[in-house]
Amino acid sequence: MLDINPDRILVRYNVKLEECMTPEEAAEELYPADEMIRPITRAIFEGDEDEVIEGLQRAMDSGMDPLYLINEALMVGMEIVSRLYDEGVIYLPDVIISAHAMIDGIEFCKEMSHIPLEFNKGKVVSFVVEGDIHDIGKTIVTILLRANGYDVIDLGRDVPVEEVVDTVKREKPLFLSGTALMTTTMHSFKQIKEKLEQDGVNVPFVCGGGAVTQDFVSHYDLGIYGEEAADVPKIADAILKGLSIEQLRNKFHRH
Ligand code: B12
Repeated sequence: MLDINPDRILVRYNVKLEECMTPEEAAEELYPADEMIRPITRAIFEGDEDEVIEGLQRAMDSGMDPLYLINEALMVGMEIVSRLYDEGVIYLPDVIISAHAMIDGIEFCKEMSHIPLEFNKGKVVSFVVEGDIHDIGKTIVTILLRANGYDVIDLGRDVPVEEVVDTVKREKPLFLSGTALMTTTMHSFKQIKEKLEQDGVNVPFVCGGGAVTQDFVSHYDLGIYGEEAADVPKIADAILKGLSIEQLRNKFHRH
Protein backbone atom coordinates (compact mmCIF):
# COMPACT_ATOMS: atom_id res chain seq x y z
CA MET A 1 0.00 0.00 0.00
CA LEU A 2 1.20 3.58 -0.80
CA ASP A 3 1.94 5.80 2.12
CA ILE A 4 0.05 8.99 1.11
CA ASN A 5 -0.25 11.97 3.37
CA PRO A 6 -3.20 14.09 2.06
CA ASP A 7 -1.90 17.26 3.75
CA ARG A 8 1.25 17.10 1.68
CA ILE A 9 -0.71 16.71 -1.57
CA LEU A 10 -2.67 19.88 -0.89
CA VAL A 11 0.56 21.78 -0.18
CA ARG A 12 2.29 20.41 -3.28
CA TYR A 13 -0.48 21.31 -5.74
CA ASN A 14 -1.37 24.52 -3.97
CA VAL A 15 -5.03 23.53 -3.88
CA LYS A 16 -7.23 26.39 -2.73
CA LEU A 17 -10.72 25.69 -1.60
CA GLU A 18 -12.93 28.61 -2.59
CA GLU A 19 -16.43 29.14 -1.41
CA CYS A 20 -18.93 29.21 -4.28
CA MET A 21 -20.64 32.53 -4.90
CA THR A 22 -24.15 32.85 -6.26
CA PRO A 23 -24.52 35.01 -9.41
CA GLU A 24 -26.21 37.68 -7.24
CA GLU A 25 -23.25 37.75 -4.85
CA ALA A 26 -20.79 37.93 -7.75
CA ALA A 27 -22.74 40.86 -9.26
CA GLU A 28 -23.03 42.59 -5.87
CA GLU A 29 -19.23 42.92 -5.81
CA LEU A 30 -19.24 44.69 -9.18
CA TYR A 31 -21.97 47.31 -8.74
CA PRO A 32 -20.64 50.89 -8.50
CA ALA A 33 -20.70 52.59 -5.11
CA ASP A 34 -22.74 55.67 -6.14
CA GLU A 35 -26.09 55.42 -4.33
CA MET A 36 -28.09 56.68 -7.34
CA ILE A 37 -26.33 54.52 -9.93
CA ARG A 38 -26.00 51.28 -7.95
CA PRO A 39 -29.74 50.37 -7.83
CA ILE A 40 -30.02 50.94 -11.60
CA THR A 41 -27.12 48.62 -12.38
CA ARG A 42 -28.57 46.03 -9.99
CA ALA A 43 -31.99 46.30 -11.68
CA ILE A 44 -30.35 45.77 -15.11
CA PHE A 45 -28.60 42.66 -13.78
CA GLU A 46 -31.86 41.38 -12.28
CA GLY A 47 -33.76 42.25 -15.46
CA ASP A 48 -36.33 44.23 -13.49
CA GLU A 49 -37.70 46.85 -15.92
CA ASP A 50 -39.82 48.63 -13.29
CA GLU A 51 -36.86 49.01 -10.94
CA VAL A 52 -34.74 50.30 -13.84
CA ILE A 53 -37.28 53.03 -14.65
CA GLU A 54 -37.80 53.92 -10.97
CA GLY A 55 -34.05 54.13 -10.42
CA LEU A 56 -33.60 56.31 -13.51
CA GLN A 57 -36.47 58.57 -12.46
CA ARG A 58 -34.95 59.01 -8.97
CA ALA A 59 -31.56 59.82 -10.49
CA MET A 60 -33.10 62.33 -12.92
CA ASP A 61 -35.09 63.94 -10.08
CA SER A 62 -31.79 64.45 -8.31
CA GLY A 63 -30.53 66.35 -11.37
CA MET A 64 -28.71 63.67 -13.37
CA ASP A 65 -28.82 63.96 -17.15
CA PRO A 66 -30.61 61.14 -19.06
CA LEU A 67 -27.77 60.74 -21.58
CA TYR A 68 -25.23 60.62 -18.75
CA LEU A 69 -27.33 57.85 -17.18
CA ILE A 70 -27.22 55.78 -20.39
CA ASN A 71 -23.42 55.76 -20.21
CA GLU A 72 -22.82 55.70 -16.50
CA ALA A 73 -25.67 53.50 -15.24
CA LEU A 74 -27.32 51.42 -17.98
CA MET A 75 -24.11 50.57 -19.81
CA VAL A 76 -22.28 49.85 -16.57
CA GLY A 77 -25.08 47.42 -15.63
CA MET A 78 -24.84 45.72 -19.03
CA GLU A 79 -21.04 45.49 -18.71
CA ILE A 80 -21.54 43.54 -15.47
CA VAL A 81 -24.00 41.24 -17.26
CA SER A 82 -21.50 40.78 -20.16
CA ARG A 83 -18.65 40.06 -17.80
CA LEU A 84 -20.52 37.45 -15.76
CA TYR A 85 -21.86 35.86 -18.96
CA ASP A 86 -18.33 35.69 -20.42
CA GLU A 87 -17.15 34.11 -17.15
CA GLY A 88 -19.93 31.49 -17.29
CA VAL A 89 -21.56 32.72 -14.08
CA ILE A 90 -24.88 33.49 -15.80
CA TYR A 91 -26.49 32.09 -18.95
CA LEU A 92 -28.13 33.31 -22.14
CA PRO A 93 -31.71 33.52 -20.75
CA ASP A 94 -30.40 35.81 -17.98
CA VAL A 95 -28.74 38.00 -20.62
CA ILE A 96 -31.98 38.20 -22.64
CA ILE A 97 -33.91 39.38 -19.56
CA SER A 98 -31.24 41.99 -18.76
CA ALA A 99 -31.13 43.14 -22.40
CA HIS A 100 -34.89 43.83 -22.29
CA ALA A 101 -34.53 45.86 -19.11
CA MET A 102 -31.63 47.73 -20.73
CA ILE A 103 -33.68 48.53 -23.86
CA ASP A 104 -36.60 49.82 -21.72
CA GLY A 105 -34.12 51.97 -19.79
CA ILE A 106 -32.64 53.39 -23.00
CA GLU A 107 -36.13 54.19 -24.33
CA PHE A 108 -37.00 55.98 -21.08
CA CYS A 109 -33.79 58.03 -21.19
CA LYS A 110 -34.47 58.86 -24.83
CA GLU A 111 -37.97 60.16 -23.97
CA MET A 112 -36.67 62.15 -21.02
CA SER A 113 -33.68 63.67 -22.81
CA HIS A 114 -35.86 66.03 -24.88
CA ILE A 115 -33.80 65.44 -27.98
CA PRO A 116 -34.11 68.48 -30.26
CA LEU A 117 -36.77 68.10 -32.93
CA GLU A 118 -34.52 69.72 -35.50
CA PHE A 119 -31.99 67.33 -36.92
CA ASN A 120 -30.31 69.73 -39.27
CA LYS A 121 -26.62 68.88 -39.06
CA GLY A 122 -26.74 66.10 -41.66
CA LYS A 123 -28.06 62.68 -42.48
CA VAL A 124 -26.54 59.46 -41.10
CA VAL A 125 -27.45 55.85 -41.91
CA SER A 126 -27.04 53.54 -38.89
CA PHE A 127 -27.42 49.75 -38.86
CA VAL A 128 -26.37 46.40 -37.37
CA VAL A 129 -24.84 44.00 -39.91
CA GLU A 130 -26.63 41.08 -41.53
CA GLY A 131 -27.00 38.02 -39.28
CA ASP A 132 -26.40 40.01 -36.11
CA ILE A 133 -29.22 40.86 -33.70
CA HIS A 134 -27.10 42.70 -31.08
CA ASP A 135 -28.59 46.17 -31.31
CA ILE A 136 -28.06 47.79 -27.90
CA GLY A 137 -24.86 49.61 -28.92
CA LYS A 138 -26.39 50.72 -32.24
CA THR A 139 -29.43 52.10 -30.42
CA ILE A 140 -27.15 54.15 -28.19
CA VAL A 141 -25.23 55.42 -31.24
CA THR A 142 -28.53 56.52 -32.82
CA ILE A 143 -29.72 58.31 -29.69
CA LEU A 144 -26.43 60.16 -29.20
CA LEU A 145 -26.34 61.26 -32.85
CA ARG A 146 -29.94 62.52 -32.67
CA ALA A 147 -29.17 64.27 -29.39
CA ASN A 148 -26.40 66.07 -31.27
CA GLY A 149 -28.70 67.24 -34.08
CA TYR A 150 -28.13 64.55 -36.74
CA ASP A 151 -30.96 63.10 -38.81
CA VAL A 152 -30.46 59.34 -38.33
CA ILE A 153 -32.01 56.75 -40.61
CA ASP A 154 -31.90 53.75 -38.28
CA LEU A 155 -32.21 50.58 -40.36
CA GLY A 156 -32.29 48.38 -37.25
CA ARG A 157 -30.53 45.06 -36.81
CA ASP A 158 -29.73 42.09 -39.06
CA VAL A 159 -29.82 44.40 -42.08
CA PRO A 160 -29.06 42.77 -45.47
CA VAL A 161 -26.02 44.14 -47.31
CA GLU A 162 -28.19 45.18 -50.29
CA GLU A 163 -30.52 47.20 -48.08
CA VAL A 164 -27.62 49.16 -46.60
CA VAL A 165 -26.13 49.83 -50.02
CA ASP A 166 -29.50 50.87 -51.55
CA THR A 167 -30.24 53.20 -48.64
CA VAL A 168 -26.85 54.89 -48.93
CA LYS A 169 -27.32 55.38 -52.68
CA ARG A 170 -30.81 56.81 -52.18
CA GLU A 171 -30.23 58.97 -49.11
CA LYS A 172 -26.65 60.15 -49.73
CA PRO A 173 -25.78 60.43 -46.02
CA LEU A 174 -22.87 62.33 -44.52
CA PHE A 175 -21.56 58.95 -43.35
CA LEU A 176 -22.53 55.37 -42.64
CA SER A 177 -22.44 53.99 -39.08
CA GLY A 178 -22.19 50.20 -38.79
CA THR A 179 -22.25 47.92 -35.75
CA ALA A 180 -21.15 44.26 -35.51
CA LEU A 181 -20.77 42.21 -32.35
CA MET A 182 -19.83 38.86 -33.79
CA THR A 183 -16.67 37.74 -35.58
CA THR A 184 -18.93 35.76 -37.90
CA THR A 185 -20.97 38.79 -39.00
CA MET A 186 -18.48 41.65 -39.20
CA HIS A 187 -17.42 40.55 -42.70
CA SER A 188 -20.58 42.23 -43.97
CA PHE A 189 -18.65 45.49 -43.63
CA LYS A 190 -16.30 44.28 -46.36
CA GLN A 191 -19.17 43.32 -48.68
CA ILE A 192 -20.87 46.68 -48.17
CA LYS A 193 -17.67 48.56 -48.80
CA GLU A 194 -16.98 46.55 -51.99
CA LYS A 195 -20.48 47.11 -53.37
CA LEU A 196 -20.31 50.84 -52.64
CA GLU A 197 -16.92 51.04 -54.34
CA GLN A 198 -18.23 49.16 -57.40
CA ASP A 199 -21.01 51.72 -57.70
CA GLY A 200 -18.59 54.61 -57.24
CA VAL A 201 -20.15 55.73 -53.95
CA ASN A 202 -17.65 57.41 -51.62
CA VAL A 203 -19.04 57.72 -48.13
CA PRO A 204 -17.10 57.61 -44.86
CA PHE A 205 -17.85 54.31 -43.16
CA VAL A 206 -17.64 54.53 -39.35
CA CYS A 207 -17.55 51.05 -37.80
CA GLY A 208 -17.73 49.79 -34.24
CA GLY A 209 -19.12 47.09 -31.94
CA GLY A 210 -17.64 44.34 -29.80
CA ALA A 211 -16.10 42.18 -32.54
CA VAL A 212 -14.67 45.00 -34.63
CA THR A 213 -11.03 46.06 -34.42
CA GLN A 214 -9.20 49.12 -35.67
CA ASP A 215 -6.97 46.94 -37.86
CA PHE A 216 -9.99 45.34 -39.52
CA VAL A 217 -11.60 48.70 -40.29
CA SER A 218 -8.35 50.31 -41.46
CA HIS A 219 -8.32 47.92 -44.43
CA TYR A 220 -11.11 49.96 -46.03
CA ASP A 221 -10.05 53.18 -47.73
CA LEU A 222 -12.98 55.03 -46.17
CA GLY A 223 -13.15 53.10 -42.90
CA ILE A 224 -12.96 54.88 -39.55
CA TYR A 225 -12.95 52.89 -36.33
CA GLY A 226 -14.58 53.97 -33.09
CA GLU A 227 -14.56 52.18 -29.76
CA GLU A 228 -17.34 53.92 -27.88
CA ALA A 229 -20.80 55.03 -28.98
CA ALA A 230 -19.90 58.44 -27.54
CA ASP A 231 -17.14 58.75 -30.18
CA VAL A 232 -19.65 58.78 -33.02
CA PRO A 233 -21.07 62.33 -32.61
CA LYS A 234 -17.48 63.62 -32.29
CA ILE A 235 -16.51 61.81 -35.50
CA ALA A 236 -19.71 63.16 -37.12
CA ASP A 237 -18.80 66.76 -36.22
CA ALA A 238 -15.31 66.23 -37.63
CA ILE A 239 -16.70 64.81 -40.89
CA LEU A 240 -19.05 67.79 -41.09
CA LYS A 241 -16.07 70.12 -40.71
CA GLY A 242 -14.56 68.46 -43.79
CA LEU A 243 -11.69 66.49 -42.26
CA SER A 244 -10.18 63.93 -44.67
CA ILE A 245 -10.18 60.20 -43.86
CA GLU A 246 -6.51 60.47 -42.95
CA GLN A 247 -7.16 63.40 -40.62
CA LEU A 248 -10.10 61.54 -39.06
CA ARG A 249 -7.95 58.47 -38.45
CA ASN A 250 -5.20 60.62 -36.95
CA LYS A 251 -7.71 62.19 -34.64
CA PHE A 252 -9.78 59.16 -33.62
CA HIS A 253 -7.67 56.04 -34.09
CA ARG A 254 -5.39 54.76 -31.35
CA HIS A 255 -1.69 55.08 -32.23
C1 B12 B 1 -26.65 41.22 -24.75
C2 B12 B 1 -26.06 40.08 -25.56
C3 B12 B 1 -26.96 39.31 -26.32
C4 B12 B 1 -28.45 39.61 -26.40
C5 B12 B 1 -28.67 40.71 -27.46
C6 B12 B 1 -29.85 41.61 -27.15
C7 B12 B 1 -29.86 42.83 -28.04
N1 B12 B 1 -31.06 43.28 -28.35
O1 B12 B 1 -28.84 43.38 -28.46
C8 B12 B 1 -29.00 38.21 -26.84
C9 B12 B 1 -29.27 37.42 -25.58
C10 B12 B 1 -30.25 38.22 -27.71
C11 B12 B 1 -27.77 37.63 -27.53
C12 B12 B 1 -27.82 36.61 -28.48
C13 B12 B 1 -26.69 36.01 -29.02
N2 B12 B 1 -25.40 36.23 -28.68
CO1 B12 B 1 -24.84 37.69 -27.54
N3 B12 B 1 -24.12 38.85 -26.30
C14 B12 B 1 -24.66 39.80 -25.56
C15 B12 B 1 -23.57 40.39 -24.65
C16 B12 B 1 -23.66 39.70 -23.28
C17 B12 B 1 -23.61 41.90 -24.42
C18 B12 B 1 -23.68 42.76 -25.71
C19 B12 B 1 -24.15 44.16 -25.39
O2 B12 B 1 -25.29 44.50 -25.64
N4 B12 B 1 -23.28 44.96 -24.76
C20 B12 B 1 -23.62 46.33 -24.36
C21 B12 B 1 -23.56 47.28 -25.58
C22 B12 B 1 -23.76 48.71 -25.12
O3 B12 B 1 -22.26 47.13 -26.13
P1 B12 B 1 -21.92 47.15 -27.70
O4 B12 B 1 -23.09 46.74 -28.52
O5 B12 B 1 -20.62 46.48 -27.93
O6 B12 B 1 -21.72 48.70 -28.00
C23 B12 B 1 -20.63 49.40 -27.44
C24 B12 B 1 -19.45 49.58 -28.40
O7 B12 B 1 -19.20 48.41 -29.12
C25 B12 B 1 -19.81 50.79 -29.20
N5 B12 B 1 -20.48 50.67 -30.50
C26 B12 B 1 -21.54 49.92 -30.85
N6 B12 B 1 -21.86 50.15 -32.13
C27 B12 B 1 -21.01 51.08 -32.60
C28 B12 B 1 -20.93 51.69 -33.86
C29 B12 B 1 -19.92 52.61 -34.08
C30 B12 B 1 -19.83 53.26 -35.41
C31 B12 B 1 -19.00 52.93 -33.03
C32 B12 B 1 -17.93 53.91 -33.29
C33 B12 B 1 -19.10 52.33 -31.78
C34 B12 B 1 -20.11 51.42 -31.57
O8 B12 B 1 -20.66 51.54 -28.36
C35 B12 B 1 -21.09 50.82 -27.22
C36 B12 B 1 -20.43 51.37 -25.99
O9 B12 B 1 -20.21 52.71 -26.01
C37 B12 B 1 -22.27 40.00 -25.42
C38 B12 B 1 -21.01 39.84 -24.57
C39 B12 B 1 -20.02 40.94 -24.74
N7 B12 B 1 -18.95 40.82 -23.99
O10 B12 B 1 -20.19 41.86 -25.53
C40 B12 B 1 -22.69 38.69 -26.09
C41 B12 B 1 -22.01 38.26 -27.40
C42 B12 B 1 -21.87 39.46 -28.34
N8 B12 B 1 -23.01 37.32 -27.94
C43 B12 B 1 -22.46 36.31 -28.54
C44 B12 B 1 -23.19 35.25 -29.16
C45 B12 B 1 -22.35 34.12 -29.73
C46 B12 B 1 -24.60 35.27 -29.23
C47 B12 B 1 -25.49 34.20 -29.86
C48 B12 B 1 -25.01 33.56 -31.16
C49 B12 B 1 -25.75 33.16 -28.76
C50 B12 B 1 -26.50 31.92 -29.13
N9 B12 B 1 -25.81 30.83 -28.92
O11 B12 B 1 -27.61 31.98 -29.60
C51 B12 B 1 -26.80 35.01 -30.11
C52 B12 B 1 -26.71 35.79 -31.43
C53 B12 B 1 -27.77 35.64 -32.35
C54 B12 B 1 -27.51 36.54 -33.58
N10 B12 B 1 -27.69 36.00 -34.72
O12 B12 B 1 -27.13 37.70 -33.47
C55 B12 B 1 -20.93 36.38 -28.50
C56 B12 B 1 -20.29 36.77 -29.85
C57 B12 B 1 -18.98 36.02 -30.03
C58 B12 B 1 -18.22 36.51 -31.21
N11 B12 B 1 -17.14 37.25 -30.95
O13 B12 B 1 -18.54 36.26 -32.32
C59 B12 B 1 -20.69 37.39 -27.32
C60 B12 B 1 -19.40 38.23 -27.44
C61 B12 B 1 -20.68 36.55 -26.01
C62 B12 B 1 -19.51 35.59 -25.94
N12 B12 B 1 -18.46 35.96 -25.25
O14 B12 B 1 -19.55 34.52 -26.48
N13 B12 B 1 -26.63 38.21 -27.07
